[in-house]
Formats: sequence, C-alpha cells, structure tokens
Amino acid sequence: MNDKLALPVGTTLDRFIMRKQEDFPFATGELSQLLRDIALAGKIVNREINRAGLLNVTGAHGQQNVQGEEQQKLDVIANIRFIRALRNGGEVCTIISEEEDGIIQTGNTKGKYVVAIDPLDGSSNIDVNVSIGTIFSIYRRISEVGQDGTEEDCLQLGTRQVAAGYIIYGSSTMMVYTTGCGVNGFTYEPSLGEFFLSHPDIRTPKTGAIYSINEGNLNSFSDGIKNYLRYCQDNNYSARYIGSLVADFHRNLLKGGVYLYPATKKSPNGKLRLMYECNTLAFIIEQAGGKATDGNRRIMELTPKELHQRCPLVIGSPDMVDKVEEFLRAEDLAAESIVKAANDVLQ
Ligand code: P6P
Repeated sequence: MNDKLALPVGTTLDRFIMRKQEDFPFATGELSQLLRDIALAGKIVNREINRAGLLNVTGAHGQQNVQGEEQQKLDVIANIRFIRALRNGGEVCTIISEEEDGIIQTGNTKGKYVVAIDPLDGSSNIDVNVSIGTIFSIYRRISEVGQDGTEEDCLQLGTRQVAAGYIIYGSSTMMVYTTGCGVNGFTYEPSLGEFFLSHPDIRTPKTGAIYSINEGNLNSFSDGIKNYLRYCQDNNYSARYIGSLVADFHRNLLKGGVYLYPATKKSPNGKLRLMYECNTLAFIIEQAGGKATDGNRRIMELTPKELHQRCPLVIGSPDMVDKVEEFLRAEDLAAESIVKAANDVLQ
C-alpha cells in the first residue's frame, strides 16, 4: 500500500466527540452538539485574536465589567461570539459569563444544559501578544425543561459539571476538555479549519519544579504562602508567571507545577472566580490526576453562593498542592500554639 504517500491527518474533534458519545449509552447528542458549538465560536474568536492588531480591536472598550475590571474590546467581542453560538446551537437554556452581571437566558427553554464561561481570560495580555484563553463549564439544568433556566441551575457544585474545558490562543490554538472520562487536547489547523487530536489522555506529572504566583503581592501573602515560596526557592524551582491563567495552567498541566492565587489585601477572597475559572480547571486537573483546593478545601466542593464568587486557588501536580497545604497547616498550628500560650499566661 502507498499509505506513506498520504499520511493520515489524524482524528478531528468532531470525530472524537462522536466516538466518545458511544461511551455514553443514553447520550442523545445534545452535549456533543454543545461541544461543537463551543469549538466553532473558538475558531471565530481565534481568527479575531490573530488579526486583532489589524482590526483595531485591541485596547480597552471603555467600560468596566461586573468585576470592576476594565473590559477590553476583545472581551466584549468574545462574549458576543460565545453567547451567540450557544444561543443558536439550541442546547443551552442559560449562561453565566464573566462579562455579564446576571444570568443570560438564551430563549432555548428546551435546552438541557447551562454554561458558565469566561469568554476571554487574560485579555489585557492580548495587546502584547501573550497567550490568552476561553474557560467554560457545562452543567445539566436542574429545573424542568420548557422554561427559562434559574439561578439555582447556574450555582451548582463543581462536582456536578458534565464537561469542562478551555481554549488557549497561544503559539498554537488548542482546545482541552473533559467529560469526566479523562482529558484530551486538540490542536487547531487553521488551513483546514479543524481541531485535531494532538494530546490524547493527558496526565499531569505527580510533582514538578515550577511554581506560578504573582510575587508582586508577596507582602500581602500569609506566612504559610511566604514559607512555601521560600521552600521553592531553596529547592531551586523555576518561577513562571505569564499572567494568563489558562497559559500558566496549561504549562503546569503538561510539565508539572503548581499555580497559586491566594487571598491578598486587594482580593481577600482571592481574585479568581469559582464558577467559570476555578471549578472548570479543577475538573480538568483532577481528571488528569492533579489536585485543586482553596488551600484547604477541594475546589469542586465549595458551595457556590453568587454568580461571580471568588475563591483562593492552589492547582496543579498533586504532591505540590499537598506541600502548599502542609505549609498552610503549619502556619495554622503555629498560630494556635501562640494563642494557647497567651491564654496559659493570662490564666
Ligand atoms: P494578577 C487575568 O486577569 C486573570 O484573571 C488570570 O488570567 C491571571 O492568572 C490573573 O488574573 C492575573 O492576576 O493580579 O497577577 O495580574
């Protein structure tokens, strides 16, 4: 056979989704269609990002989002693109987005799914050509079909996610997602307009030597975090901090490492959002053999109380997350012993 003359191009995302759908005997294809809708919007956003400097869509949009953050033009464009794709796809009844104050009803009252999305995370980096990303979680609605989705549909525990993923717009554009049966990565081939399976069954290394944290906040970190950073430096770890969560997460997922965004004076509950950043990446990292906590509790078991709720995040290789928690527990023990000693003196 002359098959060497025409090497196979590999498995497209569509074909992979169809094959995996067979793993879900009662799947009726809606989730598969929803994943395709997200991939399509990702292709469109990818095109706009790659030409941002030519289309005058870089820079600030001139408004703030509900987070009080300066919206970039591409934040608004990406938000429109993903909401439109999910509305037109028909499978999603309700959306929460980092760029929208309240829940968004798509009008698809028969849609079985709810999506939580950060349409373009790290977008302040776009003007300087640094990788950015889209982060999304998919839940099955709790409320009856035939009506708009509810806030309860949107505020579900992270453990109830049916799928989670991200698209990283970097040196290449990739879509990485899980439906609870492992993590797979697809690289976009613009000349064919297709995502191809390039990173099957991703497993994160049990440990690593990379730590990602904004050390500019050092003075407002707890002693436990400061002691952990000293431990990293004493062990000659590498500090890598891109300032785009998806890019830092993706590197640590593949190479091993830990990303930390602890509580700071400016963000006493941490900066990152539970519903469409922390829960999403927590599902992925756990499916790849890693861990995600708030420094103490499993991220996916934190109770959501509001749409844009923030939480501290420690995520990555399991042994490294455990080591961070060890330093935080040591700090708690030290604090308790000081309080006990003071009480003993006063009695
Ligand atoms: P800081 C981007 O705004 C983002 O949400 C994440 O992508 C990134 O990891 C983090 O914030 C950077 O925050 O405070 O270090 O600039």
